[in-house]
Amino acid sequence: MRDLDEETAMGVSTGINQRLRTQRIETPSWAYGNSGTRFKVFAQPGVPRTVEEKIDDAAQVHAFTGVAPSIALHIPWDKVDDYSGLAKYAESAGLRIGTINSNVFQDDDYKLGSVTNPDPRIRAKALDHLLECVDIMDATGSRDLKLWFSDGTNYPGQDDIRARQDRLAEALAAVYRRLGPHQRMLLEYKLFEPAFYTTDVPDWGTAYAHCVELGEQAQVCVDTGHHAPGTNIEFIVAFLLRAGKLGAFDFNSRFYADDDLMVGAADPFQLFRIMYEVVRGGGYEADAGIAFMLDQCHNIEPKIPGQIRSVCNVQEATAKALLVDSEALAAAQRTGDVIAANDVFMDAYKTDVRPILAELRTEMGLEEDPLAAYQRSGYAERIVAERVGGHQAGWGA
Ligand SMILES: [Mn+2]
Repeated sequence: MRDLDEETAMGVSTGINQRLRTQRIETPSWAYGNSGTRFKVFAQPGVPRTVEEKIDDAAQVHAFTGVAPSIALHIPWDKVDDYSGLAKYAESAGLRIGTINSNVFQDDDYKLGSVTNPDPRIRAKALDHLLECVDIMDATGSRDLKLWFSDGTNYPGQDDIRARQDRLAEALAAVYRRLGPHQRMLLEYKLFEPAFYTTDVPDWGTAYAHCVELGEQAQVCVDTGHHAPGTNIEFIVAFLLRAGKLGAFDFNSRFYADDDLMVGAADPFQLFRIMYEVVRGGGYEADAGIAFMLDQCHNIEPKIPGQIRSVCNVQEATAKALLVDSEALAAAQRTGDVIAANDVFMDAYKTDVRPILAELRTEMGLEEDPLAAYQRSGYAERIVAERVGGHQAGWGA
């Protein structure tokens, strides 16, 4: 283990702090609404009724962490009449509108798929929604459109797997053509669910192949919860970064399936390994353009603290990744010293980086412990008292 006092004295942590200061983590609007499983959504007092209240809550996460200045929207959950007005509202709260997430999975028409549906009328309807999301991006000034398709089949023979790929490619190309020069399309994959036999974009390879065909503005989004158990996600990160096709992360923690829990909760070591590959592959540099987003739902824990904890978990993993002694690692790798190489790697992971982050926050004029500071602020009690009546935001609303 490293001696942190020594580390600070050497000025090492200062260098790391400068890099940690530039980190940006986007929080999702839906994390502030009610959520649950297919069995039950547990409502929480104080949950936002409007997208403006979601923005207010996201602003709290940024106020206490200093690294979460944008909020991702989900259309139609966050549908409003005036998106440039909404962007101004976000600005007045100290935030900006980030990624626009499309939704072609919650309409009765999409039972057999959206853009891959055998019915051309339904495909056109799904495409219209995706194009509408680009219109919204124009109004909010958003750079990224996130596409996730629930499309797939439940039974062998249900539909033609190959024809569905053709329909998917056709829709993606139409959306791609609509993008402005500074806009990007992020294609997210997911192994299964809600489809249980085939999924039309099941893995990073499928997403990657479609993105290569589309062009430079199409990139892959890695949702950390969307893989088979045992998948080496850091390998995927390394591969996509090398190919210039890693566009974004949807961070969350999973244990069994797509659990969407607080990132770094079940496996902080995996998050460290992922962040190491990000740093190694140049993905941490601002010009790499990687969007670091949370895609989470807080079903049983309070939502704002859940987001603050998640942001802190990403910061901790990043700090450890930045601590890896790359020269010592490269030397051990060159000489084939397996144990020494692993030691260098583990040495960084085992370092307690909390003092570094406390120092960083002090430098930034923040409290050392964002979660404790939020809990002392009285905001949680205030929203419970004020947000009475109306319809709480949540899944499908
Ligand atoms: Mn996701």
